[in-house]
This record gives sequence, C-alpha cells and structure tokens, in this order.
Amino acid sequence: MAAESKPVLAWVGLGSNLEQPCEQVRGALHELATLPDTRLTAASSLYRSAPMGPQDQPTYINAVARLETRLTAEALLDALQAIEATHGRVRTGVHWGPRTLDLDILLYGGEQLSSPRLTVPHPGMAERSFVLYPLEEIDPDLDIPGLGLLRELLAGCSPEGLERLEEDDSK
Ligand code: A4P
Ligand code: MG
Repeated sequence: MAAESKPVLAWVGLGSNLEQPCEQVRGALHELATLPDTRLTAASSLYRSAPMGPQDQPTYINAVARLETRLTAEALLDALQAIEATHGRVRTGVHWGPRTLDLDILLYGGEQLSSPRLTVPHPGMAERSFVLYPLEEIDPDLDIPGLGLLRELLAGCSPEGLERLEEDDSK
C-alpha cells in the first residue's frame, strides 16, 4: 500500500444496520487498529440512530474513529473497502439503503480532496448528527476544512433520533 512519509490524522465514520450492527461496528474498530502503518488513537461510543434516507430499514449503529496513519487517502479507502468486504457488504444500488458495514473517510488531515473515488471532507457530514456528536466525543475542538468549527456545526444539528449506548449495551 502507498505510504506517506509523515503520519496524518484521519477520522473514519462507521455505520451498520444489518446482521448485529453493534458487533459489526465493534469488529470493524478492531480491524482498523490492525491496519498497516496505522494506529487507532481514539474511538467514540456506539450510537443508535434513526435511519437517514429510506425509513423502511432498521435503525443504525454509528461510531467515529480517529486514526494516525501513513497510508495515503486512496490507500486508506482501499483498506476500508477491504474491511467492508470481509463484513459481507453487498452494494445493492439502493441510495442510502441498508448495509452490514459502511466505512467512510470523514476527514484526512486538514485536506480537501475531490477525485472520482474520494471526496473529503465526506459530503453531508456537516448535517449528520450520527457523525457530528460522536466526533464531539473524541475531538470537540475540531476545525473542519471548508466547513468550520465542529462546535458551530453542532449548534445547527439536532441530536433527535440519536442515542449514545453504554459500553455494555449490546442490544
Ligand atoms: N467515496 C467518495 N468519498 C468517500 C469518502 N470520503 N469515504 C466513494 C468513503 N467513500 C467515499 O460509497 C460509494 C463510493 O463513494 C465509494 O466507492 C467511494 O469511492 P459506498 O460506501 O459504496 O456507498 P454508500 O455509502 O451507500 O453511499 P453514500 O451516498 O456515501 O452513503 P452514505 O452517505 O454513506 O450514507 N442513516 C443513519 N442513521 N446512519 C448511517 O450511517 N448511512 C447511510 C449511507 C444512509 N443512512 C444512514 C447511514
Ligand atoms: Mg460509504
């Protein structure tokens, strides 16, 4: 995998609403910790969240992780997609439809990236309570490239439909 010379902080959003979502997300956090040239430096609690998009799908479990990585953004995306594949992710083509595991690069250092494969910061993150509140838990002072302070984004984002789970709550 391509490697940067200096480590970069990258934030990854995790989401699942099929096949024991809590286990999917917890398992993925462990797998993130074993990626090459990468350390898992923080992970939020798990959150239960009402589905964004089609409502006839199960509730989601979401979380956010902070990595310190020497992988390039593209190599990190490859690695995340490989983890999704091991969790049996099947791309159904349904926009915002159900999934066993979704791993999105939310932020990659202070960079703004736009290529056919990768848009960073992740589009839509500024309006997503299931991204912003977990991020606040691990990095409340974040300044998001092109979007501004996390605190200000939170002020405009209702936590309705979002519930932080206790560590032993594996429902
Ligand atoms: N891609 C571009 N930028 C990125 C990035 N920053 N991180 C490309 C990851 N991938 C990125 O992704 C499609 C393509 O996006 C990839 O091949 C990659 O090259 P995908 O995972 O196959 O598709 P997707 O996730 O279904 O698409 P989309 O529109 O990104 O969905 P979202 O935005 O991830 O939303 N409700 C709740 N409560 N919680 C959720 O987590 N998630 C979704 C999916 C819907 N509703 C939800 C939740
Ligand atoms: Mg995705």
